[in-house]
Amino acid sequence: MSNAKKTTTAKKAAPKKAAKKSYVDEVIELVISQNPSEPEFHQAVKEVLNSLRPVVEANEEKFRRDAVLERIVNPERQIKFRVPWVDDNGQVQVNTGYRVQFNSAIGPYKGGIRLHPSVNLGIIKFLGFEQIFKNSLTGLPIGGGKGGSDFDPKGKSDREIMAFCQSFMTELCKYIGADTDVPAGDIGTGAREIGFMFGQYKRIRGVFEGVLTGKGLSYGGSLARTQATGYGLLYMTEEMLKSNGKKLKGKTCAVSGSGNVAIYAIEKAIQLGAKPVTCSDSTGWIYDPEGIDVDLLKEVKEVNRARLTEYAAKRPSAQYHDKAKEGTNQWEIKVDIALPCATQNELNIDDAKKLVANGVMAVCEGANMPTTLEATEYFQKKKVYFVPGKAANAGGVATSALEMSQNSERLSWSFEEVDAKLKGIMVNIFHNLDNAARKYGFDGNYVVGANIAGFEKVVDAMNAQGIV
Ligand code: NDP
Ligand code: 2IT
Repeated sequence: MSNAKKTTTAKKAAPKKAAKKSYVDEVIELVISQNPSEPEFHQAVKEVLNSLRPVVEANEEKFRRDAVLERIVNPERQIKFRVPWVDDNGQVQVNTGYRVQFNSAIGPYKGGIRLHPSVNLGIIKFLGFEQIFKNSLTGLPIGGGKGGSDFDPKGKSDREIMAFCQSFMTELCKYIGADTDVPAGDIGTGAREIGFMFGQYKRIRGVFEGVLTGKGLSYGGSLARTQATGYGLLYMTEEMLKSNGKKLKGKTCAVSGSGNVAIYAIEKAIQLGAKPVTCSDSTGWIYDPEGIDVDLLKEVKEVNRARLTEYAAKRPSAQYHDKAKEGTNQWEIKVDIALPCATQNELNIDDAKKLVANGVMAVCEGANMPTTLEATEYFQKKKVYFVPGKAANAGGVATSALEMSQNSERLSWSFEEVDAKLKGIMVNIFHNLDNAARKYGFDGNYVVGANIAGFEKVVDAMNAQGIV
């Protein structure tokens, strides 16, 4: 090649280099393309990875070389199995069971079992992914996992529930254990289901061990576990308000849901001097301007397993609203604080606009990912204090870890002892995430703070353990 030609080539305008995509964007795209039809999983990954930009971009080449993000968004293992059982008419039913063992860097997999017809792999993956960071935030040695089935417990007899739980555990018991993976409750799985599952595990594996949490008190359960998620949510809310110079006492709250988390959120809110005025289930919602009567709510939901129409029928001050007929929900009530405690994406941008127009000051998530990304950003833009579920509802799993400790030492702690530890954990989580947000210049952004604080410990453990 002649020199002249070389010069000509060199003088040609250099082709524009495409701007290199950031590592975070690359991994978000990868997750979407590799896991199509899993929108909830995409949503959870986007929220977490976008929050991690300041940490990852400060050391991008190392993170990329070690494929840290690819490893964290890929479950260590996902198990899918058939769950056949016989209904009361003698008909065989077949459901699908899942257990996603997402990340064991800091401890055995830990996370609940969801029984709801909407369950699919994507839902369990979003929950398992969130659980990694939540469990890390508790400061306790528990990794992230989640399981469930598309089984619908509604309207089933106790015998049908037992038949399903026994069949589910017959397969699941091969993959779990007190030091490997410890499931617990979630939507549709309460003390009754945990009891049936524990009995079947013990029968097949022949060991009495802390393989499940949320157990009954007569066979290794922890005092205060039933209350823990809802109580923890309120301890967190109170601490967050205090640190911003505000008080919980005297504030009105809109709560959604009327299950385990909602009931004990309402109970603790009342104990701390706030006034919860709403609750809901999948068919309707209650507005009770006098304040929710938590004893009546427990009777309707925990004892009678009935609908909220029964609450309204027994409580003169309560108004019942049918969701389908009216197209309304509890977020249109004027309140100071919103506590979504039912399910994912139950608070969207229209709800957020109504809450903000009505002067809401704080949103603290009792459920997992109940607020859409758009609604979350709107709250943040409007300077509404917003605490994400992985921090605000971590009291449940934290107390599960306390149950594991009690099982290991074969002792039971008093209610006061567990409750005091729970409160300490929630206060600690709040300050950790508040400090992490400040450290990276995102003061008051508790989403960024929670994701970074949760991520740092997991990544440190992953790095220490080599490429696994
Ligand atoms: P429960 O099954 O006890 O209660 C769920 C409540 O939410 C019920 O009132 C239910 O109404 C309502 N709900 C569920 N799904 C839907 C839906 N698709 N649309 C409308 N309403 C719905 O569950 P939990 O209280 O245990 O769980 C609630 C949330 O909190 C979930 O997001 C869960 O992942 C999260 N969570 C739970 C923890 C725990 O310790 N239990 C810990 C941390 C988070 P209906 O009865 O009509 O279905
Ligand atoms: O979402 C959750 O943190 C739970 N459902 C509780 C998990 C647990 O292991 O107690």
